[in-house]
Amino acid sequence: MEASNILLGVVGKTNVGKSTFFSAATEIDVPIENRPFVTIDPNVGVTYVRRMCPHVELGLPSCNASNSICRLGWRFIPVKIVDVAGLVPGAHEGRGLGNKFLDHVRRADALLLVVDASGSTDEEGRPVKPGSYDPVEEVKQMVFEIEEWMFNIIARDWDKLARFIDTGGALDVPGALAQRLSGLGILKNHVVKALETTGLESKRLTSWDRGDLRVFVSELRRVAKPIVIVANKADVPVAEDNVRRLREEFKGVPVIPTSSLAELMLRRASAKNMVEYMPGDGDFKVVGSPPRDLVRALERIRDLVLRKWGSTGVQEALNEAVFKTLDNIVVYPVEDHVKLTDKQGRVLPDALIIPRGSTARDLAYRIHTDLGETFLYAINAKTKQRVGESYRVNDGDIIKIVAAAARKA
Ligand SMILES: Nc1nc2c(ncn2[C@@H]2O[C@H](COP(=O)(O)OP(=O)(O)OP(=O)(O)O)[C@@H](O)[C@H]2O)c(=O)[nH]1
Ligand SMILES: [Mg+2]
Repeated sequence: MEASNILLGVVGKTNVGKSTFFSAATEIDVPIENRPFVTIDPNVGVTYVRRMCPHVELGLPSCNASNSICRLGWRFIPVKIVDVAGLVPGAHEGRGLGNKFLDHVRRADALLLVVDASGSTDEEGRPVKPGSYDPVEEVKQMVFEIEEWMFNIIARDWDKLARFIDTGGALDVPGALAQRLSGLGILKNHVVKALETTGLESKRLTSWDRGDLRVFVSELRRVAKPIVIVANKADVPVAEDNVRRLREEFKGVPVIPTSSLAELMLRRASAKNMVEYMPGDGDFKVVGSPPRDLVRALERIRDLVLRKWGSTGVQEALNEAVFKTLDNIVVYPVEDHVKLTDKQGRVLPDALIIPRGSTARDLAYRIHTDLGETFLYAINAKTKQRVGESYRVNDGDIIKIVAAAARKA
């Protein structure tokens, strides 16, 4: 059972640490260098969000995680992530590498906007003295470039679409717009929200001017491509003040201080069994006797990153995007609600990421169309209660679906 279809897009200015973040998150080696435009082709990989495993909460000795991983009582649930080439101001006019490669994040559900919180790269991504460039400006410019990219795609045949809809070509206006914009991963509910918030719902599409379209696209970006600000290079001391400023300036948008470099080093050391460390941990333990240089570097990470910020922030940024920004929950479907096993007797094998507000029937559909179509009722394994199709699944629920299709099978 696939744990999720979520895709996170790593975007931002060139040379800010996007590939370092991606590599730390996926443990895939990709080119990283301190100069602009190192990444050209997109890197696609799998990373994990971290939750406490329900077997711990229930006092069970272990579980048999199958579509996800259980490590020392923590459940790591896979999500997809894509790292693309960097932007510079004016990218929408073709500067730098342009912005066409953002097409690789068309399907992204949320964007991890990596910025250089240490201010040690200029507008063009060239290395400069830490603190000499303002990450607040960087966020504004990058959001502008992303919205320009969306605007150009949407504006391309807008007039034709507007005429078609206004002359009665489609009864369901948001539905027709969403269909036209589906290549950008835009859903009907995104369009409905954007029309509502902008007050454009009552205005005929053919009477929108360019300004209206811009406001609409901005709002659509906010709902369909929400951003988490990844304030990277937080290991550099001047980043602290910038993180505070970013939070002040972008209220309502999460700002997560990260040191992707620290996470990458910790993961590499952990893969070589030189430290005990799990993504998201607030500390690590050196094991064996690694080279002195490494131990020194790790101690610096402890001082400059973990003690200061609580963690490297990479896991926090991923969790923030999937659970808070995209408002998802985790549910554990089982076949046997007493033993908490699947058909093969595996304990709590699957973790599914689903939108908050999903019903028991939505969950059934998510597992299998047949289960959704022939849904009878569900059992909440924690309370042992039978629940109906409209039961809203809670975060962490363990659910058995009872369906006619499954009975026959
Ligand atoms: N101090 C510090 N340096 C970092 C951090 N993350 C990345 N870097 C450095 O920043 C430089 C650029 O890193 P990349 O990951 O290649 O950046 P990018 O955003 O993918 O760059 P392009 O693909 O060229 O646009 C490298 O020298 C990294 O070592 C961090 O958390 N702290
Ligand atoms: Mg890169």
